[in-house]
Amino acid sequence: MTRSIAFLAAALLSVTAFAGDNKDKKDPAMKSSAMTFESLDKNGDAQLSKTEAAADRSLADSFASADTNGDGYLSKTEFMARSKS
Ligand SMILES: [Ca+2]
Ligand SMILES: [Ca+2]
Repeated sequence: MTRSIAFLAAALLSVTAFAGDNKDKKDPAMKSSAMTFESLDKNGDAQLSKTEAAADRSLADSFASADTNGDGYLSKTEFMARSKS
């Protein structure tokens, strides 16, 4: 008797875990188009190198034009100015 209740609880738990997992899998589509400056800045120096920008394909494509002062890095200001236009 107790064993079947435990089994039912375990089954319910795995259903909940699966539902949560499913929800997570819907997000990436949104995530890929909205990478934040912070998530792209892997080394945390507040500048995006071309290598770091490469994680966002559209940013990599517009890197040269987004780097308005031409120092080879995108500051947060340069990054923000780009996402507005
Ligand atoms: Ca960086
Ligand atoms: Ca720059």
